[in-house]
Amino acid sequence: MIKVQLRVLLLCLASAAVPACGASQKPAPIAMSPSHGPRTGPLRLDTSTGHLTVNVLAPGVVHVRFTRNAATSVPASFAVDPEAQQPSAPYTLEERAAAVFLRTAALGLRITRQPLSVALLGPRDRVLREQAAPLAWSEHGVTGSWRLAEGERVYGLGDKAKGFDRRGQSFELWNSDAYGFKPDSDPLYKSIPFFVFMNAGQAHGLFVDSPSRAQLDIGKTVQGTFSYAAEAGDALDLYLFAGPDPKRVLESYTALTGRTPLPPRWALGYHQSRYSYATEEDARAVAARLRADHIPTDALWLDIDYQQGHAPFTVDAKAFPHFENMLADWQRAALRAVLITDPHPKSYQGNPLPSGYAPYDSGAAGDHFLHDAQGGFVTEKVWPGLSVFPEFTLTRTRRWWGDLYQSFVAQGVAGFWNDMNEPAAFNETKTLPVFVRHRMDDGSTLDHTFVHNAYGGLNARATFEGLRRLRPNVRPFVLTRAAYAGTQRYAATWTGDNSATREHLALSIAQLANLGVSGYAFAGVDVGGFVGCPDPELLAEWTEVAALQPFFRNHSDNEACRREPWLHGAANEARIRSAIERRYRLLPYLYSVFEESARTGLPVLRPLWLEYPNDDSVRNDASTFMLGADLLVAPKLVEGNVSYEVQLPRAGWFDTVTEALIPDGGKQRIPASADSVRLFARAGAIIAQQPVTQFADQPPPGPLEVDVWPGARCSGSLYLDDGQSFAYETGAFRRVSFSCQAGEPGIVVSAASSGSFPPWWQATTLRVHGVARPPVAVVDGGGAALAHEYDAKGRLATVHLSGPSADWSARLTL
Ligand code: MIG
Repeated sequence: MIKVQLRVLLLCLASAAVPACGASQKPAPIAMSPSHGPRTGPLRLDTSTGHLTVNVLAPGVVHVRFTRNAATSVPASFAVDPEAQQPSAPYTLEERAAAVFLRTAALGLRITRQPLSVALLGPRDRVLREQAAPLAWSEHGVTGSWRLAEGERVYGLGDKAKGFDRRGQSFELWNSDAYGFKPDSDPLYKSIPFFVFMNAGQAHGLFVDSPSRAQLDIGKTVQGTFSYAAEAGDALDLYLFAGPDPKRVLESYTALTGRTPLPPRWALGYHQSRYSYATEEDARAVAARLRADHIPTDALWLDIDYQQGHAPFTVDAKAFPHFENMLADWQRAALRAVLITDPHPKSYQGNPLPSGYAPYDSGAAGDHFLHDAQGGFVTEKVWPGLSVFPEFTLTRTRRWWGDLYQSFVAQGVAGFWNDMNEPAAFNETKTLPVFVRHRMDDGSTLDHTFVHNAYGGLNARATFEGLRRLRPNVRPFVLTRAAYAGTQRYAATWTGDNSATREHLALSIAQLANLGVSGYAFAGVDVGGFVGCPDPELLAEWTEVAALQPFFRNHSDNEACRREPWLHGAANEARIRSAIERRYRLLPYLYSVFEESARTGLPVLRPLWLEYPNDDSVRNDASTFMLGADLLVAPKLVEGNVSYEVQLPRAGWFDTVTEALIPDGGKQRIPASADSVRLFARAGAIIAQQPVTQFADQPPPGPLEVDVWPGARCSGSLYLDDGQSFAYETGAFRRVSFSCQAGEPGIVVSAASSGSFPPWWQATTLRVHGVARPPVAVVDGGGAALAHEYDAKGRLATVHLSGPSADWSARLTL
């Protein structure tokens, strides 16, 4: 009977002119094509209370689009990866009296027609997310609300500083220059409307694909209700991602919006910055001291004062009389230069430059700047004085912008920094006037209220794509401040103008973990805090924590005290140096985690719940984090040389300092120590390290070091390639898989490698932890004895494997 009714409706759809159809349509008129049962392709419903299109992209991913009218045309997404396939997966439909049920192997939708509303269903039609009220269209925007289950936690939403779990908070999505933001400040620099919901260990995801200015209330005003109100847009695009594993949700979200591409390896090193190293003398002195003091470093950053009158793409020849020469000297010292290039060329209007200024001249000639209502260029005051703003929505303008990098690239500048791209301006609203309309490739225009949050990401895209064209076989490095969903494809990011306080150091974990689960793997905070002065202890401890976070840059405000590593005496410098050295030792592991992230979308820095979703004891803990799947980082965070407590997930861990095996996690008290972070290795982890180098691409002076912490799922992997080019895409990489088996009569560790890239090491030092007694014998795969030592106190067996081979096995008979 249900089938009959549906067929009638379909018939009516096909021939709207049939007079009987109107009368027979009870309940709501519904248009569905093509038919009942298993099918693929879009499902369309036009009812008197709304218009809906559903696309099933994968068994666990559905795109639900509500539009204002049946005929609304929707602009292309600013988030979805243009390179990504738009796949479609099969689903089945079941028509019931009050609702249509769509089901895939991984999820379901219950679509109620009168009024139109959609619920996400899990296995056995369990409701995972349900609208609290039907969508409401206002004159320019739309409001939607969904129910939150009791105990449900909400993560994601980019770098927002309110709450680790977002529940109980409200937010504005409006990318803003937030100098000196505080833990409760909002809005901030980024708008990434992606959420991971966690409930009793089960995850699912929601992505609201709209850059529009919007208000979010996540169970703050109305307990148990999540509401979203966009101020612009004639469509509401929702993507729903099935779990139940939160990693699966993230893989699906990043398959849609893209992943952080494998960075050049140098970008994983230590970066030294300051607003500003304003003279060549200062910049050169910092570079020289970093090398002289053996502070491993990969990059030096030049902030706005290297420019002539702060005009992007110029160099102040008075302050930097031998700029190119300085770059060349740095290159010889293996120090990369990263230059700021703000997205606001200086305007001639009112501020003539003496000898022509290509970014303005070519931009004006090519009509690349935002128009005002009269057809002139929008101008606002920013650093260079009156400035113009590129129309980054236009493909041809992004191309023009990318080409501006030509001369810096020719001079060997390695990376670029896109700051102020919210966009920021020096006026009351701190941004562009809302009357601005952005031109689109197809000749249409969009309101600034709609486009604003996408602007920074488009700026980063233009920069990244320009660098790809200008240096086709070099991986670009771009840092952006503003972002929308998808910006992770083009640029690393940082959290902007934080402060030199302990509160901000602690906040960095929640911010970076949420960025990570928002698809943003390559992210960091200003080490030491941008605003204010960290005391020596805070700077050292901040460096210790940040050395284990994805993007690692020391940076400070022009009004804040300087914070180069040597400023607080030799002992403090030694401490900072060893924190940085720890990162460089870990580079083989870190680089491998970045490679995993580029492949899977999983973050580099992970909240504990992502690795241990079923563990209630760490369900909402932002005092610790995981670096990849194998290292748990437990920082002290509180002031003073004191002991502190950490909660380890219910699993086996090794304390990497005491070498103690903690078989079932739980609370641990870490005694006062000269080191403010304690690392725990997952029992079962195998991690590759290297001897300290002074820069990331320096061949390490000694053997590969492989640490084995025996336990369940005992494995690890190492990825390597040339660190700079795209040759890895055509096979020039090496992947080493490590595994271990512990049992009677001992432990066997083996390594098997694939790929053509030659290893840098001539020998391997294998360190097997948790070995209770001296091995009776240690032999290789062919039965030949291997040199080894045993340290009873550390319960550590060290085995020496000679030769560069990445394939070996070692058997320790105990
Ligand atoms: O209005 O370029 O967040 O990192 O040093 C300030 C100067 C502009 C803000 C960035 C900060 C940078 C500063 N910029």
